[in-house]
Amino acid sequence: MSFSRVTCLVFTLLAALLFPVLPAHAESGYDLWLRYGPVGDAARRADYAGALRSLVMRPDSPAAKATLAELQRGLEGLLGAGIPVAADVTADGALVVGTPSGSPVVAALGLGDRLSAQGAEGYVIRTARTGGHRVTVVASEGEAGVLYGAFHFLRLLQTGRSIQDLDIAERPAVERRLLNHWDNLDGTIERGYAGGSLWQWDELPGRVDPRVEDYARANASLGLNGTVVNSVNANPRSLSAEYIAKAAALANTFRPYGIRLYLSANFDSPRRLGGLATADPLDPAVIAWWKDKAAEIYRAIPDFGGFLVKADSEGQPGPYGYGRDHADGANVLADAVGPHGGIVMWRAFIYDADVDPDRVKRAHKEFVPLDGRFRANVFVQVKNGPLDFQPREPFHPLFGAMPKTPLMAELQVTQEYFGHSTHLVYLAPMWNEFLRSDTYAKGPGSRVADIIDGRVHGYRMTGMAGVANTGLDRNWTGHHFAQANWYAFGRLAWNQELDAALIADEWIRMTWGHAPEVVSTIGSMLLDSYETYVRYTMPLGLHHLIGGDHYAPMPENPDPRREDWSAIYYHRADETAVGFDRTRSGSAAVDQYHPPLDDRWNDPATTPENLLLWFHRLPWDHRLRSGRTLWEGLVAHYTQGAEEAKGLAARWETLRGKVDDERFEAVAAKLRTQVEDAARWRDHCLQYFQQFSRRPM
Ligand code: BDP
Repeated sequence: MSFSRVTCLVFTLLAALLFPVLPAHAESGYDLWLRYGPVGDAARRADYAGALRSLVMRPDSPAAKATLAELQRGLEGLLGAGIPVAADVTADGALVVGTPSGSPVVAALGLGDRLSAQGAEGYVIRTARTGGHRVTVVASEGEAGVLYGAFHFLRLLQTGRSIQDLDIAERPAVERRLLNHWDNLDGTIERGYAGGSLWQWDELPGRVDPRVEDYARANASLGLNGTVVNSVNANPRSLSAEYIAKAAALANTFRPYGIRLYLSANFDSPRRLGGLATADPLDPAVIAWWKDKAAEIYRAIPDFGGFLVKADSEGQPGPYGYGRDHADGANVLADAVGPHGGIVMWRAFIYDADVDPDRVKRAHKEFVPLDGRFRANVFVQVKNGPLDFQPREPFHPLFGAMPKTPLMAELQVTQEYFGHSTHLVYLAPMWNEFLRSDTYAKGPGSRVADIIDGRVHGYRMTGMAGVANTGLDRNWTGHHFAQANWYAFGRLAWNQELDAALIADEWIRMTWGHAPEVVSTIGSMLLDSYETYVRYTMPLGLHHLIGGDHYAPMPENPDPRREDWSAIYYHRADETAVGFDRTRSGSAAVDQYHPPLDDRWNDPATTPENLLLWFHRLPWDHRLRSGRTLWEGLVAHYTQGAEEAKGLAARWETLRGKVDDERFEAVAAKLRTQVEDAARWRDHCLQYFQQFSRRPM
């Protein structure tokens, strides 16, 4: 062997030793959790292949075609080879997919009662026998259920579960599972941090960007079934014939994936779009205008979901402008869409300063008296907390206070107050906390989740909405880890009991792979990130320490436009104390909560420390449970939070070379900024508060 050949061989061997697991290719993140990477474990893969020799399915509708295409795409990626589609079961190892009405093979399995128990969106996944052959069946009474079941089945493979002896039955906890897009007609997104609008309005309706279909697939994989495509600060033109045609093109793409399209409506549309003299909801011409508009929309979009409305809030028009109330306003729209099967989601995000000096009390004061006045097809849509998506808020007191009005919960997936798409913050732990909060509306055991899913008050409709974090960035969400929040929102809308850790585990395996180090490192980063963020930004119940961009620390902010947009209104720091007194000696916001929460939160000794300064204004040397003074506690939280941010970056560094370089570097760069920002939050807030506390760090 020549010298050069030997060197060559040595180098090849060395390379193989040094880089045994070099990632095959760079990844942009475009594929989300639907990457369908090959199953690595050989035994598992053989197992899967044995159970999946044929796919018995009739793709005779757009929804069934979409389901089949997804199964083929997924199984081919996971198993490395496509599986043949057959009309019937002729041997062991068939995957049988469909509805009893569309598939004689499914019908013959006699799953009738089990399927009706799950409803048209629920499904059954079972190992069964038919004609002497062993099969796996994915079945539902409805086509959407079949699609969701197919995604669930794929998820089993994606997360490395066994598919022997399956017996799974699921149905969604709430009926309406929506993303709310705050997309403007000019292509920008309000509070969007991942590029422009996915809809590419200018190209519609002539061309629908192929991404729209991938967006629909991603949502369907989570069981999301509705999308509000335009911002709550709605441009009246959204309801023009021109934009209805554009929306219809989107709706056509969504439909096979079980997703209904909804629109945000500007309350003054009859005037500003229709040319009427008024938008008074009791005016006959206005009533007729909404009816005609609804009919026009339903001609273009037969399964149109309905309207989302932000009225009399932050400058948006509403019924108050015409001497009417929110029920009058919601009902005129509800009557227009009702005959077509549509609904109205009327937002409770209102905070008129005349109602109460404490902003967080205003919505409750205005909406509770209206309970019972809304039409049957109206939801009141309520943010998780009474202020505005702050890092930590108590649950909104409207949950448990409107027994006759279905409440739709509104969560914010986009990270408006969470470091935008720059900071890594996994929001599922916060959503768990919210959903598991006991409202005590009917004694103990009336958790927010039980209110939303209708169990407590017997609501006639149920729903959950999330403000989307998607945009035109190649990876959809700006930060690769922000995909986890989209994923987690969808999973929780389907099943509110799911734990943040379990959701994280699924997402990691599907998005980053199964290597134990990768799964455990990313898992711990995700699960720690929420408390870390709270610590370095707004610990101990502090809130709204920001300015106009809602990103950088700005506790000194005195917003000249509105007192309740400033920061000093909320923290009220001076030499003697800090915090907002919402006890009975202050704003008495505690009394908007059911007993025993009202008394519990009225007393600093029984208030959870993570909400302390939300409910109380306390002297700097107030003793915390740790024995520290409040000032020392603040210093400790900010310091620990900033250290933990460094820890996130350090943990990520251990994964260098263990995940693909492209995503690794992108995340690493964002983490570097997060570490700097966390230190800035710590320094800025502590220096600011120190001028009042006059105590050492
Ligand atoms: C606030 C946002 C603002 C939204 C508003 C809303 O800052 O952009 O328009 O919520 O929910 O959080 O209507």
